[in-house]
Amino acid sequence: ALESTIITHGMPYPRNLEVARAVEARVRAGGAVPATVAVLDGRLRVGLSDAELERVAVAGDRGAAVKCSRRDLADVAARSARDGALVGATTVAGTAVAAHLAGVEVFATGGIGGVHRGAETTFDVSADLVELGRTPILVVCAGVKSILDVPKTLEVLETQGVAVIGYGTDDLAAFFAARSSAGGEVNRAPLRYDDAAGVAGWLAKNAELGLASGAVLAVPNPAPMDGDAIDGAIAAALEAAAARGVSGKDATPFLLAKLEEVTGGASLEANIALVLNNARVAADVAVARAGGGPARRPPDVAVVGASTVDVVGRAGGPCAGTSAPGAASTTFGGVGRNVAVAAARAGAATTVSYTHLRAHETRGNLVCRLLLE
Ligand code: PSU
Ligand code: MN
Repeated sequence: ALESTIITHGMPYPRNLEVARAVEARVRAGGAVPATVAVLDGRLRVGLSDAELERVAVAGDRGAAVKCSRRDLADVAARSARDGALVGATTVAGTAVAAHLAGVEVFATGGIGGVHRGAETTFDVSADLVELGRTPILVVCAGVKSILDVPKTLEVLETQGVAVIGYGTDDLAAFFAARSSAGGEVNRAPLRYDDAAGVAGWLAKNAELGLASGAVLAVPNPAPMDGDAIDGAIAAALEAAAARGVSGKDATPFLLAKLEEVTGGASLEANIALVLNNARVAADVAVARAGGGPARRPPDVAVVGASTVDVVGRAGGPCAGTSAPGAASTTFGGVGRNVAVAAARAGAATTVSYTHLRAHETRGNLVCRLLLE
């Protein structure tokens, strides 16, 4: 999976379209299948045609793209069903929701949202962090950008149960820089794996255990920028944001645009290089995950269909005018029920069979027994 906020709110047109295409090409070159995620024409889309990718990039340029985190998905889906010009560009959180619904486990992007500096008064904590706590997906990124409060971001990820994995390093990648050391201490990634097979093993075990939470795979920038230069640019961007009172969902796009301006475009080039690198790593992980390791968790199956109950009563003998000794038995059938039982026996995790009884029938105890079976 690939996000689309980075296309509409992270880079200028037409560079954004070139990069979106190049990232998809990089995933394909790695032997995996790219699926850029967006909200188009009332639907959450996981996988876009080239024309649709262009539509997203152009909408970003025309200001017709809405940044979609989880809370925005239904709103933009509803409005874009009526307004074809409106495009929903999914953030890490929004992309994770849609990709998981489609069964995608690996997701590549540049950077994730986090705890903004000053969050102790603004409460600006990205929904990305909470989403990764409740969605089993691996986000391959270049770590946490130091426009954010890196130690606080790590704390919230820990609270949410998100695994933060350094890829071939103990240091937590800091997006532009190889590592961040705001406040003196170098920030460390709590977990470390050194290759795609190891990360695929983590994914397999996370699925096998049924943990509904995800991970951040922090991949160091292959061409890190000078730490001091970028720190100065970040300070200038933060100052500009404070002076203008930028907040809420506008904060991250504003800071990214400001950084690009202050660094004379160098931050944009670094951003593009690391996104391409992350796409390559994500493809390696997806290929390793598809090829080997323990089987995926079996699918949940919901069967909607008929269940029937046969009740057979046999009298013991002739018994005119008296109560009769005898025996009654019940058996369960119906196509829906039979398919549900077969799916369960074939290994599906959950089966549900739906029983329709007419209102005048009083078979409550039999329904209970059917559900227990
Ligand atoms: N960080 C980056 N580049 C980005 C983003 C974050 O380095 O493009 C985008 C991602 O889409 C991310 C979103 O999910 O910004 C976070 O926004 P917010 O802080 O409003 O949650
Ligand atoms: Mn925010």
